[in-house]
Amino acid sequence: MRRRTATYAWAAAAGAVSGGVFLAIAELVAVLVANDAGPVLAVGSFVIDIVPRPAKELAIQLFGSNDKLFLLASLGIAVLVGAIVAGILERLRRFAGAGLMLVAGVAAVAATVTRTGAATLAFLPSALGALAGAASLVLLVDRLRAWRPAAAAEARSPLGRRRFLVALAAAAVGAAVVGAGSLLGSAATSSIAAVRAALRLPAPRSRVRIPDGASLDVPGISPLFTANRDFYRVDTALTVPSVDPGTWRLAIGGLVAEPVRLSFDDLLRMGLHEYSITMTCVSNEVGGNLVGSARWLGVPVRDVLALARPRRGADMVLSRSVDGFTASTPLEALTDPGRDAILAVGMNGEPLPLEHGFPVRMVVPGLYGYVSATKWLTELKVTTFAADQAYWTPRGYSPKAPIKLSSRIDTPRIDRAVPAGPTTIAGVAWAQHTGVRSVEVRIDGGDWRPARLSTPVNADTWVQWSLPWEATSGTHTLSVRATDAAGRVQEEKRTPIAPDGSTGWQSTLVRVS
Ligand SMILES: Nc1nc2c(c(=O)[nH]1)N[C@H]1C(S)=C(S)[C@@H](COP(=O)(O)O)O[C@H]1N2
Ligand SMILES: [Mo]
Repeated sequence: MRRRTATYAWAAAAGAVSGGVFLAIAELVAVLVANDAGPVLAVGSFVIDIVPRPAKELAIQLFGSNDKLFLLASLGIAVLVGAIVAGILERLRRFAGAGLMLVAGVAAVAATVTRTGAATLAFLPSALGALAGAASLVLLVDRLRAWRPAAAAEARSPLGRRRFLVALAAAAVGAAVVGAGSLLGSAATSSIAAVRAALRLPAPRSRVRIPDGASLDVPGISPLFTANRDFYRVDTALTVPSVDPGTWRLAIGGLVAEPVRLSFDDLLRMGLHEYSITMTCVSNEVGGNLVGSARWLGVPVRDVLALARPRRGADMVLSRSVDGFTASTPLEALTDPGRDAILAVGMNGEPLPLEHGFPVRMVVPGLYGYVSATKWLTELKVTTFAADQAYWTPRGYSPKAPIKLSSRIDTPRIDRAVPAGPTTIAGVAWAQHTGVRSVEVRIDGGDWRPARLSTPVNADTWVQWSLPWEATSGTHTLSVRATDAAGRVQEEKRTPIAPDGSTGWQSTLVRVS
């Protein structure tokens, strides 16, 4: 009898440790890829949402401002009890406890993905955590079984004991280390998120004027400005850097008469203006979605560079991120009074989102992001293309890369059949810093037909275009091409994204029913 009790106590320990593995892996994945979509906070928030008001009020009465702590402690106890039950179940029957753990994982995934504003990868932390926890449980209890077989007649092996204890200790230490690391990581992110939420940017000295007719009212077309949460994100950062604007400094040095260091307040005091700029990634394939428009709040880079006075002979600015990423931008593009190259602190009416470079990033109209749009900016080094290389240069991309004129069909979409009859073909076109003059559409290899354009906000912002179409049933091919304000027609020949951006006309198939 005592022997059985001890066996189940070890099984309970294996369950508790595997529960720890579940949480540690889930929180790690949450910090790495899913921006705080960890199961602990998600399930906690879920409980807060479903607990009836009287219970909530009672908790606040009993625990005051420690009510959240109480909630987390209760959750912790619930997880521990669940994990112990899973351990005992697993000892009773192989895979029974692991199954329970996977069910808990499914519940945690459900709690996470149903949160408002959940990221696309929000399911991943709980899913991977549950798999890791279940695997750990099966492994540990298998070893326990080898050490303490069910039949009393079978001998216990001292080797089995050792193997079980070593595995149990390794899993426990691993979970503790990974869990503590993830908590530290997410605490850093969430404290910066709180700083950002409390930040009030000064009002801009000038605002973008949005002309009448700047937006076309067509279902399925890209909005004139891309919402921050829909804005594409491209970077090499495994975790979103946490940069505190209170301690942030921008160093401007290199080939300058006077090196300068600016604080966030110094930058704000230079005066903010609002700019409308469409950004594009060099990795955007023809018809792709690595492009987006925003109203940015920022300070002209030329004003900042002027403080340090670049020396003759310099032809490049190497901008550096806190995470080591660098971009090479022609000095001339940053000092040109006719080009709105900015250090941006605001995006669509908010401080920059953390993923988009909080607190300060660069945005340069007309240059691909990898040669201009450094996020989490920390240094501007005035230098030469001969002396310095940016992150992507030795990796097969051009040191200089102006954005190529391009156009995209947003609607109709290849994956959604259109009913026969009158419909509208529509999309966007961009030629930053030059402007779009016209967009043409071709249906089934017929004549190019001119589309109607929205009134441009400026040359740096994409335009929307639309063309009415009397759709007849069957399958049709739609193609689009743009012409820029300088009269250049979008390149027909398809080229890949490396080394300096794709070209080609987008063609898409539509089914009309
Ligand atoms: N620190 C840092 N900044 C970066 C990058 C990066 O990898 N790290 N990627 C660049 C690239 S390739 C692009 S296209 C834009 C994308 O900006 P977004 O993520 O805000 O859309 O950021 C640029 N700035
Ligand atoms: Mo990019």
